[in-house]
This record gives sequence, structure tokens and C-alpha cells, in this order.
Amino acid sequence: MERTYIGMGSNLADPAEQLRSAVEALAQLPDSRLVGVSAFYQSDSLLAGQPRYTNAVAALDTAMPPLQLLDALQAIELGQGRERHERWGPRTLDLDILLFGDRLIDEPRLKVPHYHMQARPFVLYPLAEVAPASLTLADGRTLAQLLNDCPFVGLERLCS
Ligand code: PH2
Ligand code: MG
Ligand code: MG
Repeated sequence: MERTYIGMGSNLADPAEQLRSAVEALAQLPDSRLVGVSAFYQSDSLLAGQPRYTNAVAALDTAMPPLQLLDALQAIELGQGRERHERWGPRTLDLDILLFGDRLIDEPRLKVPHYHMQARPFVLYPLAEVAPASLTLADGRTLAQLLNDCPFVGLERLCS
């Protein structure tokens, strides 16, 4: 088993409900164990004019190889009505593999660590609820350092 962290986001069709359904689906994945789920956080979309996002991060141990996990996550996205029209369009559900053990993955379909995760408060703050502060990225920076460089701005932590 390898520890993975999955970023979850939704800004359509009752986002909190979308995330709750996604958590249930993650808990059912084969050869995997859901280890933890952060609180839900709301923030403005990085793209102006879109509805606000609700985000969370799940910790998942899995024996699936990365591309098989990606297939499984995309099947969950589709099952919850994800339609892909434009890059970064609003979505009912977005499941991103943030980290996969300490692997660096550079495949056409999958780049890990997930791009820009190092500077996004809506990724780092929920991640910090399910990962140790000593978690270290490939470039040597710890989660604690990343948080230190990423102010808690524009985030609203929802009570769950
Ligand atoms: N995801 C995007 C674009 N903008 N903004 C927030 N607040 N949260 C997201 O998850 C997000 C976004 C594309 O994946
Ligand atoms: Mg995303
Ligand atoms: Mg995505």
C-alpha cells in the first residue's frame, strides 16, 4: 500500500453534497483504505465569474498503481455528472491526485505532485489536517514550510 492524498473540489450542484458522495465512493475503492478526510473549505474560484468552490483533501492508502487510481477517480467524477467542456470550467466534482507516496510521475495523463499544489491555500490547509507537517515534497520542502509561505487568505473552513 502507498499513501496518496486526493484533492477534492466542486463548484456546481450542491458542492458539499458532491464531496460527501465522493468520500463514500473513495471508501469503496478496491485494494484501498480511506484513512482520513479533512474538513470542507470554501473559497472563490481561481477563475473570475465562476461559483465558489468547496474543497477538501482525503488520505487514501492504495495498492492500485497510479494510472489505475486515476481511472478509478475519473470514473467517480463521471458518475457524479462531471462534464468536460473547457479546461478549468466549473465542475460537479474534481478529484486530483496530489501526492502518491514519494513518487514523481510525469505521464501525459498524470503529473504528480499536482501542479501548483505548493501555493494553493485550498489544497494546503485541508492537506495539513490529514498529513503530518513533516511531509516532504520532492524539492525538499516540508508541508510546514509550504503553509508558512501560503497565508490562510480567502478560505472559509466549514463546520462539519
Ligand atoms: N480548481 C480549479 C480552478 N479554480 N478554485 C478553487 N477555489 N478551488 C479549486 O479546486 C479550483 C479553483 C481547477 O481545478
Ligand atoms: Mg483541480
Ligand atoms: Mg482535476
